[in-house]
Amino acid sequence: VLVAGAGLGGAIGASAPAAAAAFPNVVVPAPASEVADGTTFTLASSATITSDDADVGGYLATILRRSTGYPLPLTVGAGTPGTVALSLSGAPSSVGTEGYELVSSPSGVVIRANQAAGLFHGVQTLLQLMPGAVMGSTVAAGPWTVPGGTITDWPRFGYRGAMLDVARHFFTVAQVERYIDEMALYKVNYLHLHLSDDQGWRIVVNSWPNLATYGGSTEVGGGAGGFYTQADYQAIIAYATSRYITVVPEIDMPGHTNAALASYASLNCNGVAPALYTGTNVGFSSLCVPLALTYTFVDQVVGELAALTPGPYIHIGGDEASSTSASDYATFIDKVQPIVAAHGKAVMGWHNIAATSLAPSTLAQFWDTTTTDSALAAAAASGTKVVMSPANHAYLDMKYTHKTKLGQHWAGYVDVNTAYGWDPGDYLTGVTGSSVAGVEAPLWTETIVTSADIDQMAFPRLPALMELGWSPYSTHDTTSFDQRLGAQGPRWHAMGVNYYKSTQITWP
Ligand code: TNX
Repeated sequence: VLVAGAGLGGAIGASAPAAAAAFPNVVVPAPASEVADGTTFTLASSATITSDDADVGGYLATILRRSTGYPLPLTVGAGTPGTVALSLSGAPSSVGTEGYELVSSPSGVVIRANQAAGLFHGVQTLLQLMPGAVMGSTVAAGPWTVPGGTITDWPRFGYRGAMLDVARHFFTVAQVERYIDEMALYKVNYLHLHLSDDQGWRIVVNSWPNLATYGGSTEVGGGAGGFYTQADYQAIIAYATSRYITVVPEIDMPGHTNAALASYASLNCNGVAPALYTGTNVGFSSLCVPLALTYTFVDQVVGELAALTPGPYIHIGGDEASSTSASDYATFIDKVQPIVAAHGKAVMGWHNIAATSLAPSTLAQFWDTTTTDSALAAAAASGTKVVMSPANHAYLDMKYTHKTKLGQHWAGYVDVNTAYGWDPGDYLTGVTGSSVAGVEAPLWTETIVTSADIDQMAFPRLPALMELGWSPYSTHDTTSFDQRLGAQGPRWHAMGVNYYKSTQITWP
């Protein structure tokens, strides 16, 4: 598969046997299979691009034109293949819906996939095989080389997610789109938006207007907060869709609901609205489980959100409901699952929901720091699929070291090799193999305020976690990974990504 430490190809040492040339060890996530042939393709100013998919062709052409300064005319649809050809025919069926085959030779590059998503992922691999300056926003000097050979690649897991908490601190549509562009480079295919919490409600619900206008009017630390109009939310979805990323909206319930309870006195068991909250405690709020209005609220909120959301999941939270009794919690989750189903969506929830009885389509997201969870293992045994986000490996808000300024450390310090050093398919007792739907890297934002902050916490750990989600575990090798991750540094530099220069990595 990948050849660790073999450098930029070619046999090493005069006495070495005539070994096959190796691909440079630069692609994250590691491809499933690669065979180098020792040749090189160099993109010339006269090169052309053809694509069976207009959007993916346009995406590639935009990036390449910006940094190479070449015209790179794009032709969409049938005809003679261009120097770089993106084709929706002839891909091996084994690469599935998201995989691709990339063939690079001195005359050009052909990427074949069964669906546009596969072409898009193949384009990410192609860009990573080119010099890092290709990602820059101004014209740079070439040569724009691509090593020759064949890569055949497809994902290990169908769910490879990044979560952004826009409730603790609000992030604008442009900030979310910037993060979407960054995550797309590492083959993320789900964006989980944590849209509500104690400190803020971030999406307009027409039937409950105070949620956004009042519940969204602050954030951690007392700032102005903010919210998405429904058009804003649809713009985020459209942007994510253009990067083959599905949005999973979360309304956290029954805990983490102070912003909603503050917006409507009628939602409170005692009829009194609490004050808005701008601190960072958890576990103090709960929707009123015995109240009939609670389920009208859930039905209308989920109904509006489901109507705006093309993706299959509505995330209902369910974490840290320490102000809800266990029996109320079970009653609540029992009532909410069919509401979500009635609006045509499957439930996703933090793994605490596994303490109740789950619908077959419900997806549980593991976030704890343990490697056993008997309720979750029992749910998995009866068919529940699990997304893995163990906080001590996958939480992007954990500090890297005791010196990290941003973030928290309740789950420990998470430097790059800790983020990478586990197997999502064989981690939790009783939740292995086909019970695992994939991996998600959550970024909670109690301490995260700017896009530079997002960059600092997500890079380089998000790519580490997405390698666990995409690459076959047979490629798992810390030395090789660290080298490939280091190769991303110049790319992030060219893009202006404020990444953390972990001392575990040699940055070129
Ligand atoms: C726990 S883990 C939370 C969030 C916090 C986070 C901070 C989980 C599902 N909930 O409410 O933001 O820790 O790391």
